[in-house]
Amino acid sequence: MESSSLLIVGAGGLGCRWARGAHSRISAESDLMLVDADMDSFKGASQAHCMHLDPTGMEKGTAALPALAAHRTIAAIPEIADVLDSAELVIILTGLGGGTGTGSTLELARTAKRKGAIVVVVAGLPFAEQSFRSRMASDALPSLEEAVDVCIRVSLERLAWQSRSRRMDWQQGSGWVEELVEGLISTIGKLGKINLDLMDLKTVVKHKGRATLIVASGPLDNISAIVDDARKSPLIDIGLEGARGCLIQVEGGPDMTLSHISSITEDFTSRFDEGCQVILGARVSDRLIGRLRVVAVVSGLE
Ligand SMILES: Nc1nc2c(ncn2[C@@H]2O[C@H](COP(=O)(O)OP(=O)(O)OP(=O)(O)O)[C@@H](O)[C@H]2O)c(=O)[nH]1
Ligand SMILES: [Mg+2]
Repeated sequence: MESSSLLIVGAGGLGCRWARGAHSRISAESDLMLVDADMDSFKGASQAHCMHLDPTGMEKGTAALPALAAHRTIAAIPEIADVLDSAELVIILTGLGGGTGTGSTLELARTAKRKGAIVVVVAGLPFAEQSFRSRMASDALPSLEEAVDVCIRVSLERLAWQSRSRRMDWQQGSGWVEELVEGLISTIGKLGKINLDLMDLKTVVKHKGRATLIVASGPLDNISAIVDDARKSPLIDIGLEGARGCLIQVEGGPDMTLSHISSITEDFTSRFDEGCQVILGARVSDRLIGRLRVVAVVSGLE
């Protein structure tokens, strides 16, 4: 697999922070692109392809003007066309509700789609009390969902709340966002099998409705705790009942058996739609002795 076939993109201040964190875990398997009007987002990111949306350097942001950011993105796309050309899977991380992330994500996603990539967006949604930002985010979501293969909504409120229990900083994605991206890439970016696995992802995400990504892990001898963790982990406010598509990857150490794999899969998918299409993958990784990790893309949610 060429490293250039997987691209992680950060759009806007929050998106760039998340993207840098995610890329640092999988820098050998993926490329990084950072898009912002604020140069601070690029500091020290020597491996990244940076797209600066404010060539005058006079302004810090796009002052909550998504249309301006969209316009600047379209103008700057020729500069990054090569990077997008070679990408088979593009994961765009952004916080909606500001100018840059909201305006540039849609244009980046449309361009990547046009060039034939599978496009996954992880979109942070503003806190409820930020009413102007929340409105801007909800105005942006329908076209974004229309334009991409999967749009994973992350409630910043839930993220902040979950971060407190993990004693981590929500602005850094508190580990969740990084895990989601790492999980997605390790699930479908397996060496030499990328095309097959991207096809599987395509099959699952074509189900109508919303989609989410789940990562959970725990000790091998406590499968039900892992399944519980998985059911609680989504960062959005929708239940998983009635899901119609599921790509699930179970990863464990050399001590993992087929019975572990089937019991976790059966348990996890037991409340899904009867006709739910489940695509299962498994792999062994030495660093997971005594533990199991589940990564799932669940789609067709109401
Ligand atoms: N409460 C709170 N929310 C934040 C903070 N930083 C980011 N956010 C949220 O994340 C969203 C995106 O913020 P940024 O990524 O900074 O915005 P941007 O895309 O860079 O947009 P501009 O700077 O306006 O061009 C916002 O709408 C907020 O909901 C913060 O420090 N506090
Ligand atoms: Mg900003």
